[in-house]
Amino acid sequence: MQNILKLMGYMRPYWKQATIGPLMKLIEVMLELMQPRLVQRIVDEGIAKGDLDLVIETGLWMLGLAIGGVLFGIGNAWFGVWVAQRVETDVRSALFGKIQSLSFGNLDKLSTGHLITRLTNDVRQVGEVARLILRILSRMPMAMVGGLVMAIVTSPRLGLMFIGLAPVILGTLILVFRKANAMFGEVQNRLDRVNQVTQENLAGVRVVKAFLRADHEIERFGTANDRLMEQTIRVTQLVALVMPFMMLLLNLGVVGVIWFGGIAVTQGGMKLGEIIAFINYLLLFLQSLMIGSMVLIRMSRAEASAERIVEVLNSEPELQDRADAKRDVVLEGQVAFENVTFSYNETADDPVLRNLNFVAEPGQKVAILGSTGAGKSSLVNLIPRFYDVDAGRVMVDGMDVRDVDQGTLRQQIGMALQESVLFSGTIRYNIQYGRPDATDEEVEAAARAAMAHDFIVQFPDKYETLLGQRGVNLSGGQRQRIAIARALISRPKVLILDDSTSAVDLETEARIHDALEQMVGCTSFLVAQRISTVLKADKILVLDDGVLVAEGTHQELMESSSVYQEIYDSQLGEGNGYGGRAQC
Ligand code: TTP
Ligand code: MG
Repeated sequence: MQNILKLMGYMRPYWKQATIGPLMKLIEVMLELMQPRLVQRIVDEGIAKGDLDLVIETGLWMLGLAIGGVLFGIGNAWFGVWVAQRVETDVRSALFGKIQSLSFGNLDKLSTGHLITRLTNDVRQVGEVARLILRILSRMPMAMVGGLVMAIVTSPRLGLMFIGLAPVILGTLILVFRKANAMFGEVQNRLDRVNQVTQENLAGVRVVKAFLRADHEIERFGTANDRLMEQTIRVTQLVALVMPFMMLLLNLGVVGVIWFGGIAVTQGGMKLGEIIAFINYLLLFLQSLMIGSMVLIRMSRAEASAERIVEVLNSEPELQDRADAKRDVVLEGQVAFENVTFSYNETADDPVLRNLNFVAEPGQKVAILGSTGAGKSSLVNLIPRFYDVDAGRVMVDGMDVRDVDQGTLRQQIGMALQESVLFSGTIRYNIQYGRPDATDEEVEAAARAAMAHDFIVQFPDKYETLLGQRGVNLSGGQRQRIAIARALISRPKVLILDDSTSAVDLETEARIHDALEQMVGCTSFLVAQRISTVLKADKILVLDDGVLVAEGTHQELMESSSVYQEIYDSQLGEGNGYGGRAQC
């Protein structure tokens, strides 16, 4: 239960309301505890002695207490909901904020599907527990102790019944708890699996359709779903046993009380009202115990959720800024790799990049060429310090990127990632995402440079065109151009375009590069598969399986690098139909 209790710490800012609520419950229970005594009075002193005034007076008291109880009950519900909903919201915000602070390395390990389950289902469970604690569990101690004390005070002789019943009840509860706890953990695992299958399926629903694998998917989902059902049935059946068992004990208790009490009454040693009051206290005690134990079982179920939330909340970003990290430095745009070796998984034998050395001077246009999987994206991701190197240094303006504040560094680097991610919202919103205070003119200028302006103005709503589910869907090449505009808008000192024109036709690509030359006086890194993209670069880096095999201008490489010549021949050389045309 430690994780769920830890998350209940989120009640702290609302401690006043979180105290008043249960206090109201306490008063409600106290008022409830008085009722059986009043019933006893009516029976033993009112009815038995024919004192109608006493019956009416006591009846009015009971009514008054009942109304008071309802009011305090409503108050408790009001505060309980007020606090619990805030706890739920705060936990969700904390979790979301934490996810934003995590590094690429952390995020690689947490799948999106699992994060969504944590943010929704798991947080919900925690909110539910907060509500139950404030509204129901807070009743348990008072009702149980009060019921017990009042029962014994009412009739010490019948009170012995409790002593017989209590160990049986507690023993059963503990047994059920232990078992249910473990079983609920498994329910959560199986729910995770259902969510994972669902998420993968929805993300790839077009692939499923294209390959006619719907039946396979239904089967896969069905298996996960059935497994969840089986486990849920098992644990619910176990928990469901608790209720009838308790009812049996309760009824046995009542029968016992009536049996022994009845004998005592006929022998004249006990009054009828005493038995009625005692039975009421017994019921109050057992009911609280039953409901309380249900809440505890519910809490043990939520513990699995709490554990998953706390796991994320406790994770530390893999990349931290040093205390003395440089802020407010304005970059010139020089980028240098010194003996850089890098791998995603430090235990792997084969690093993704090996002993890389190169310098890009401010304003230079650097092209990175290499076959797929050669490490091009990995290389450019090291410049904004998305990951830390295993060995060597990545330098900007002569400073190790690890010595510069991450925010300061990334603010001055514009980047279009290999996968063009756009958000739902307007085109303008998506371009301005790179710099929220950009003016309309700046948005248009960036769009023009990215060769996006022309297609944007063809939409009826132009820059206000909605993208995403409720708006238009863009083609791959159009998305890439919006992503380039987003990278350009911050007027970065270092611009990184990771294969950002791969889905754009050759002519448009050439025009984008021309426009970029006009617009940005920054160091740019262009990752490319096509050699036509790199012809005009100041420097071309040729990567092969994580190793820098050649470096130079097109002319230099044509003379010195056989790897480069091969790529050139395969794409633009004679005999290659489309490449040949592109060359002229
Ligand atoms: P990349 O750097 O992604 O290779 P690339 O950009 O040159 O390839 P492409 O042209 O297809 O975009 O990957 C280099 C190696 O690193 C590759 O073996 C896969 C591995 N890798 C990871 O292990 N984890 C990751 O997150 C990424 C991006 C790559
Ligand atoms: Mg890549």
